[in-house]
Amino acid sequence: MNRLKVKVKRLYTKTKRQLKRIKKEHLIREYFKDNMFFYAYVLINVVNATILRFFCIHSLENYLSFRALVSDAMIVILIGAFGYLLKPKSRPAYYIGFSVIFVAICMINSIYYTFYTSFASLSMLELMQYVGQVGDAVVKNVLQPKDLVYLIGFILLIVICKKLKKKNYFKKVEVKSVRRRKMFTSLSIAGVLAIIFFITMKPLDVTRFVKQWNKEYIVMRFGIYIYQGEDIVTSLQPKINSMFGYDQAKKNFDEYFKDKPDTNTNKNKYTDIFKGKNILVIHAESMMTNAMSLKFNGQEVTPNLNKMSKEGMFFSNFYSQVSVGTSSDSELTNTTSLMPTKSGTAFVSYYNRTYISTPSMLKEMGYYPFSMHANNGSFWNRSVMHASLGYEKLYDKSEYEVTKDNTIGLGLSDKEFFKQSIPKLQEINKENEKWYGLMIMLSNHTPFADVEKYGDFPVDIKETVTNPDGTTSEVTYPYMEGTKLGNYFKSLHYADSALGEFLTELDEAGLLENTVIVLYGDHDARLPRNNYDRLYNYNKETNETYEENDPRYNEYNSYKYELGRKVPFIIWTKDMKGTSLNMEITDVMGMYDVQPTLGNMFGFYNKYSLGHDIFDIGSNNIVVFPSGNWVNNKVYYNISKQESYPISTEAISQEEIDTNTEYANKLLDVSNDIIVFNLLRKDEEE
Ligand code: GP9
Ligand code: MN
Repeated sequence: MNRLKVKVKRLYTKTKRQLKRIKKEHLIREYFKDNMFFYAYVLINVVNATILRFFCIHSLENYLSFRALVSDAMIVILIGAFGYLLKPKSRPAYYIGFSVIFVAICMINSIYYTFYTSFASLSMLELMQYVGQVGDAVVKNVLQPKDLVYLIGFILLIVICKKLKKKNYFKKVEVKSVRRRKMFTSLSIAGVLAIIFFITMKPLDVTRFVKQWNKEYIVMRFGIYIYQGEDIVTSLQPKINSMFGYDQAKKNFDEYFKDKPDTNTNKNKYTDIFKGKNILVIHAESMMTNAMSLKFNGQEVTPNLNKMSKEGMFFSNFYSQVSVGTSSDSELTNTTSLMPTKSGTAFVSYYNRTYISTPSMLKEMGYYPFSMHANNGSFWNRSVMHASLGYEKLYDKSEYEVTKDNTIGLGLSDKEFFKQSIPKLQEINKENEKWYGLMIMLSNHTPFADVEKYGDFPVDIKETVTNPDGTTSEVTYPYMEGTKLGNYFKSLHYADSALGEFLTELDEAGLLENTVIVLYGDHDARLPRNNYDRLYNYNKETNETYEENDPRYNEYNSYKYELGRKVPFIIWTKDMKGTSLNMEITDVMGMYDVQPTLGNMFGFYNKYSLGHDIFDIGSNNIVVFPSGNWVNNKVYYNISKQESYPISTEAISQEEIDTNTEYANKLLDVSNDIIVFNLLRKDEEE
């Protein structure tokens, strides 16, 4: 104990002595003086990145984003540290050279943001050639002072450099040890920033970064310099992917579709039933089928969705087939009957491929296809990809009035979104004979944290108990209150009520007369499996979940979880109730079956769809997931575990399992090849 005391004391006096020395000899001042040019370079480039965020994202909290500041400083200092490997006289060129790159990044992004309300991407460069008017506009825009502001710092750096040169500052030849010490100091600062950078990082940040979920989010979280570096890598990836293997891909593709007819030869009861009618597709964010059967204190979580499902065609075993592209993958699969790509996302990396999409086919039939989503158009690269998919116009955030008060979660609340969309829909309806519209909801988005804005929907258990004296009192068990899943139900209840209001508003505006509503849940709530434990295993007495060995324990295993990810798919018209179309379809169905199913009803056909008309394939259908797993009416098959989980009493043979697994693999390969090698365009050209 005493020895430790002595040691601590010694360390204390040593540190004190060092600090005194640093103070006495003005070492810090000396250090900064000695590295003046390095810090001028750091300051200027970090300030520039901050100014860029301010001009682009505007709000003060964004512009002072601590995490972006740390990231930008970390990159600039890290790159700068390597400048110490050079002799002092070569350093100005090094720092000025990198500043040219940093300033260029800021200026290009500043200009780009004005046009596209998004940060620049290398992959978009080739898009410029298609946009004739942009050239003109860029010239006009270059004159905007805000884009030139970044040059101020750069000019300052040159001036500082000149002044220092005059004073012979760069001529002092350092000994190797001094050079090393300087480099070590800046690397240590970058290291400290890196530690802050990593400890403030959440797993979600990483996945959003990799898939370029939302560029604004990435810049706010990772800073502009890291964003641009990652953009270059993701932009080059599709090019590299499509460089090899074309011949084989084309061969497989031809083989795959060789027996498929060029026109729709399948005729059934539903062929052309909706021909000529308007279509309004509702992309219902994170809506899950399982929640439709849940009630809390006698109240349904989704009364409006339930009503629609009871009045229309309800596909109760419908699965979304998303990969990392979540919402965007759902849109892709829904409108093209293709699967998400194996790497990257189609919306971000393969927006310039040819797609045979529902909106583009309907356009050829005289429809006006459009999409509406009150988020930034750059989110998931929609502003670009929706054009590729054939939508004439994307009504994005800029078309809506978004205030702090009408915002929930990621942006404009669903109720407001629908309300503000009605006049736009009326206008479209007036000007076009037929139309196809996609409306993307937003409020019911993870992390479902805006609880106070969802309205009152208790997810607890209230019970009236009779006391021994005969009186009654109310007991409340917290159940799902305060849990993530509980908050999801509250959020879902809000989204559902927005949906209900919207249908009423559409009706009042006369927009339901000739319109078919097609609603799909884009994917599940993306909550971990253990979140469902409490839902299915709640023990009121203890306010805990049942132990695994309790006979009442209901294991929510990984298969139940996978099967529980079902999303609703509903085709509904105002007058369907009670007709022969008012029914529940229980055969398994995937998002890729939507295009062929609707195609048969509305009169369009895509030979290269990977799904099927559900009324044609019926109980033989297979839903393939991007992982290679698949589900049919009999089993859910997990490819990595090579295990099947029965979902009906009907047995399945090993042979059938093997055939289906091979089918799934081929389908995923051909889908990926179609997108990566742009096979639909090449095929059309031949
Ligand atoms: C963003 C919204 C959400 O505009 O569609 O996308 P997600 O995170 O669900 O993929
Ligand atoms: Mn989504």
